Amino acid sequence: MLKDKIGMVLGVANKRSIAWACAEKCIEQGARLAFTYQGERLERNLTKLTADMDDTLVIPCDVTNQEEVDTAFETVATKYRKLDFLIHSIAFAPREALEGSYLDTSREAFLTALEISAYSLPQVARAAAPLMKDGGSIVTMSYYGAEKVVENYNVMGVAKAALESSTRYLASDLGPTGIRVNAISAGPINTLSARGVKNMSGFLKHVEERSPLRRNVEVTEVGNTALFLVSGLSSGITGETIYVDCGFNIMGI
Ligand code: 0WD
Repeated sequence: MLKDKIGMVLGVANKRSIAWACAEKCIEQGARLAFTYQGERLERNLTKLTADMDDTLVIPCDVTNQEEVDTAFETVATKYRKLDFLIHSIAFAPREALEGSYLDTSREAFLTALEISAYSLPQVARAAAPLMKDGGSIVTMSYYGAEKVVENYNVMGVAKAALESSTRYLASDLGPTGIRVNAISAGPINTLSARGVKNMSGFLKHVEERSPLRRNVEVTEVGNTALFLVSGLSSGITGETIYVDCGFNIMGI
């Protein structure tokens, strides 16, 4: 399905990362991938994970460092000469902003969360677009807290709202050049980032009890949806936020 396609995957921290599940699905379908990481600690994880992969790149790309972002895309351009898809799976907010009241969010925490979790999407889309000469697909990861109040999710919910809105604006800007932009709103999954949100186990239990499918989503199900969105199977879809949450978001009382 993705033979001869080149993808870039941002946000693999370890093998539990949503980005890694997406990457595995794309590789199964024949894609070649460039992975980016933030900081040396994560470089080691990625180098191990990708050790037996062919024709891959593992490059630094901390989105708060514009020079590093520029160099990452130059490296991809030099090696592959093109890009077909990009999976953006990064987010960050200071831990103290992910508990207590949203009311108490500091200016610094707000700006950091919005910069890394939301601004990074237009930032990397701008760098990716010139490489997507035959059109392309950009996929980002959101969460229900963008739309409804989720205890402790706080500023990250506000950042995800900006991310989902950015998805629509970018889809409109890039659509004429054949580039699609979509978000996946995933149900809660126990990853490294998720542990930063207080009472994650409470979220998981709540979804298991209330979602139509009476269970939590598997990370491989998010990977499958990312595969669908980067492949030609979704060619008529852009600017959407697609829920992969066992139906949790449809429930009222
Ligand atoms: O329940 C969940 N796990 C959900 C996650 C439900 C719905 C959505 N998401 C979203 C997250 O908000 C995020 O956008 O999915 C995306 C991926 O999250 P993940 O797979 O749950 O988390 P993780 O494996 O930790 O990957 C996120 C990575 C970072 O990891 P750490 O844990 O070291 O913060 O985002 C990257 C980093 O690799 N990251 C950055 N990348 C580049 N520049 C930066 C940065 N400045 N900061 C964080």
